[in-house]
Amino acid sequence: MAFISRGFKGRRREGAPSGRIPPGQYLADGFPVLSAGPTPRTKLSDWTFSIVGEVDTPKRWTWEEFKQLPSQEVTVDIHCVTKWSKLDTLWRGVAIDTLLEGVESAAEYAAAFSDGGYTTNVPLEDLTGGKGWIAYEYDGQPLAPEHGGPARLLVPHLYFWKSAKWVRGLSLELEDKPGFWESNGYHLYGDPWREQRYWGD
Ligand SMILES: Nc1nc2c(c(=O)[nH]1)N[C@H]1C(S)=C(S)[C@@H](COP(=O)(O)O)O[C@H]1N2
Ligand SMILES: [Mo]
Repeated sequence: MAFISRGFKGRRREGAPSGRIPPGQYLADGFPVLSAGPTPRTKLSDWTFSIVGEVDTPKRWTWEEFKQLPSQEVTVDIHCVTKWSKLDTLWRGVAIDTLLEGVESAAEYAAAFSDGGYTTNVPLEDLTGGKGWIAYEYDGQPLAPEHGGPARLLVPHLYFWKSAKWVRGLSLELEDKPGFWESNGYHLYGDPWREQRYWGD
């Protein structure tokens, strides 16, 4: 992971809806792109999504199979640790609840893994109960490669680095093991409302 593209800076806008911008955040203009490395290009014919790790029977879907799963449209606010927030973003994706149906596991954590080697850790509780999706559309269009297409994790109630782009699966884990940014100084959990940006926050 050789470089970090920081996207552009947003401006503070008048009239931000009160109570929706976590402390220290401002409203972004547009949709910044933040990637710790180049955008991977995986052919849809080679793409799969897997549930692995602490499971009796791992699960795997091809792109065709994945697109047949029941999906949901969600409108959510997102908050990047670099301080931009974006309200009312519109996504379509498969709820993690749907992907974990019938999965027996003692795991309490998940490690999301992506093309390009990015990983991030999230408690399973934060991905289930309607709190996490594998999103493949943004604003009614297929998710653009720079924003994680064909599919990315979407966990909007945590800082956006948890929403792994180009995600290829979840590994269910018994322990909360730091992922890429969590090993590089970012908070293990990352709640924007408690400003859990870095280790020690
Ligand atoms: N695979 C991968 N996922 C990633 C990242 C990354 O570098 N690689 N960056 C994270 C960070 S820090 C943020 S803020 C968001 C940015 O998503 P965006 O580029 O769609 O705005 O993706 C997150 N997911
Ligand atoms: Mo970020």
